[in-house]
Amino acid sequence: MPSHSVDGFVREFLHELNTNQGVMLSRSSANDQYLALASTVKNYLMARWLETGRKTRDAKTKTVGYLSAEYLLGRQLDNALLATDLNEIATKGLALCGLDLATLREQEVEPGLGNGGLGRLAACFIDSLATMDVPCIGYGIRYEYGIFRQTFVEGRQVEQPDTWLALGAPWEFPHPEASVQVNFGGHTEKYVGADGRERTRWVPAWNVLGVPYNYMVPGYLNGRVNTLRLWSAQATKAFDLQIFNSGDYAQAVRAQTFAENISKVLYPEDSTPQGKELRLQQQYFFVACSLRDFIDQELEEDFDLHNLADRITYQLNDTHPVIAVPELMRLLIDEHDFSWDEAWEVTSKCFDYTCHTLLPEALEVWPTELLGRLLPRHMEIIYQINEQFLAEVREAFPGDEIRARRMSMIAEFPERGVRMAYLSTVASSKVNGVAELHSQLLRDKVLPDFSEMWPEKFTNVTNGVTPRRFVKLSNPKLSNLITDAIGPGWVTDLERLKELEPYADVPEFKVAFREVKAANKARLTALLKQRDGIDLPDGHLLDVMVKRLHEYKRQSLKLLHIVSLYEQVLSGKIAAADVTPRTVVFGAKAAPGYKMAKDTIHLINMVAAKVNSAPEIEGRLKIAFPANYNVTLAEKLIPAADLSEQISLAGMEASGTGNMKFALNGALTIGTDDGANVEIRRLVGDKHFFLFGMNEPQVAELGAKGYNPGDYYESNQQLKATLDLILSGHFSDGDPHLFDAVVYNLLNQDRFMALADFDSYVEAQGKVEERYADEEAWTRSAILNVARSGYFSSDRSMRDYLQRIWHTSPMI
Ligand code: 26W
Repeated sequence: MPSHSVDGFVREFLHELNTNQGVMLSRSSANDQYLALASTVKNYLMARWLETGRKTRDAKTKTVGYLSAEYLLGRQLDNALLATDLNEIATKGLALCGLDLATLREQEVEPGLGNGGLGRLAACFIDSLATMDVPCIGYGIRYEYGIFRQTFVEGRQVEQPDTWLALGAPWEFPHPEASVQVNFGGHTEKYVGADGRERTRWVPAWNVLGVPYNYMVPGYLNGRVNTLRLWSAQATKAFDLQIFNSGDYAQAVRAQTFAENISKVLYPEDSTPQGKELRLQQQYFFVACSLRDFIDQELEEDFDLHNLADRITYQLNDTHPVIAVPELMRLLIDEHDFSWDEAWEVTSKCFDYTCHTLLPEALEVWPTELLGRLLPRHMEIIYQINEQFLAEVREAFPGDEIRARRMSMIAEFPERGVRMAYLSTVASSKVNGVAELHSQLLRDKVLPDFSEMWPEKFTNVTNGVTPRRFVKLSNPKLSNLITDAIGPGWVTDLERLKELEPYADVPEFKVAFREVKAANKARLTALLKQRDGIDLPDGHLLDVMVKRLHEYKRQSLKLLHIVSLYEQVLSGKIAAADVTPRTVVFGAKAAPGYKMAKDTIHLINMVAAKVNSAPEIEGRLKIAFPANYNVTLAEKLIPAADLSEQISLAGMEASGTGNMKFALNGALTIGTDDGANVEIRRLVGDKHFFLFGMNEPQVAELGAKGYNPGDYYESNQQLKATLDLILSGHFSDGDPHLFDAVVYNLLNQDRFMALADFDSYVEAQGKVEERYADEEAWTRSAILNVARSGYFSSDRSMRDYLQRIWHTSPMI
């Protein structure tokens, strides 16, 4: 390992610059310098990485195989510097070279290999496992293009490709020599094996190669470096040869592209599965590679696979990787001579399933026609798993044929398809939701028959976020303030934030706390100016709503609140001077094919254009919508926020994790009784959380009774005036029909009951303003939010998984 000194660092850095980048310092570009810096930091981690591998292999303990189609990692450099305690040394060393660490940091393009919550959660979890010294391999896909880059053209979202690999990828280690072949298509054949048993052989039609790319996952100051292994698709020789032999060179090259398409791009839909063939190819591709990898590379050659569950526990991050279940069955039966029962015994011990949604349309169902064509052997195995399972159901509930049909993994309508959530549930030892309310609704509403049959299978693990990235790195000023008060232990033991509680009443601490918030706002102001040309006014309440754009999350409700305030000033119902100065920041990407979401983005931008320049408002209301919200921007936005908007319709947001990040950074939440908000409110205390809206049973009741949004429009004058202002064309250059789709959807359908919760939301915003006007009271609440949110560390989530699901423990 290079020496932990400024001199040693400089030597290493210049060496990397000269030998890796092939440039002298004086001729080097900022990108050269960044790449050399990344290599330098990697060199510090390398010995630990190798040692971690050796230690884990020797110990033969159980590894967590986290199977996730998405990892939303965020920038790597800062996290690596933090994990190696090199920040100060790097700052000084670079300064000696005439360079500025902050500038080099900005060079890094974050790997955006995920859509939102699910992908970011995976990144937090692998960080926590490394920090807790738990052996884990994260498995996923190395998309060449991650989540699209969002731009706005005349207020409308326009997607650009995310070329995150274009300027070099210093954090990855390709291992083409360890490539794995993955088969697709073809048919199956029966034959009689040497032992006289009937066997099945899969005769695939085509195949691709999976090339592993390893990434370091460093623990915080503990010497452990786990691995994230992402697979990239490449054409196989065999694949090429067939076609080359036919003499069609151009076709052969096209075939290569076809194979490589598999890992080309992340699907940007985060709730409506499109049932696209390529998506199923991606899912099978990465789990087939990952299972083979562990069995062939990580386990010793003579390992008895009957004991596989002693050495690996696979966590299914939603249903996306569940095709791993029939794949493991196939490997054991067809390639390792297991009987069906033996294979099932092993397989059903190896998997656990986390569900991340409640929206019925987000539950994956793959048409049997497609699955059978792409993976004929897997289709057979799924049918057989289903048959055995239904036999079990019939035995448990004799005569209840309707129940058996309901529980079948095979749906018959609207077309024959495999319900992946049912397959996941049947094959897994444990099934969990991601917040208390979500887990309860999962049991009672999504999988009631299954929870009745196997009550002990269901459990809850409330999500968490890593305090390393989302406090220590993103909010160094608050981190220092906390450490000065209670010492540094909180970074790996977040419950210790409780020790801050008494400081909520210490005047000097409160002043310092406000200074931190002000400095974070100033930092954000500078960033938004430079990044987006946005001017943030001074002294405003900073009200932030950042998350994917989705109707259930109700960005439109936030917008109605703003338009309502604006309308009241325009029409003279209130004086501008009586409006609490407020800046609302939105950050949101819409799935490219999600029309309503894109229209909502357009409407927000049009309202922003009008409100921001309206003289009547006297600068007291401002909307900022920086494009391309991502992890990097979140790290600057969240520490600056005063108010966190978590306003989904109750029963719709599985957990939310942004909500936790805001609370930990001293923002107060305005939110519904939904997802992890429920737990946040319970922990920080009712007085320090602005609750509004219907709760889940009330939502269900209103839905059952028949919800008519028009009633709310007709009976609520202010709501009517607000919607009428939009309908008048005021925000759409006189074209009154521009936003018909959004407004009429609210008026006629409003699936997520924004109009029903409007009044209560506005009232809660009034309470926010009251509290904000009392600086001391607000600061006290903010400090208590920090002090009482330690529960939401992903370290705690991982402890819960270890104890209740994986039954393994950190290495000693
Ligand atoms: C295209 C199919 C599809 C369907 C669902 C893709 C992705 C999904 C995900 C499950 C959506 C997702 O990211 N869910 C979020 O997961 C977070 C982590 O558990 C939760 O905090 C969020 O509430 C949940 O929306």
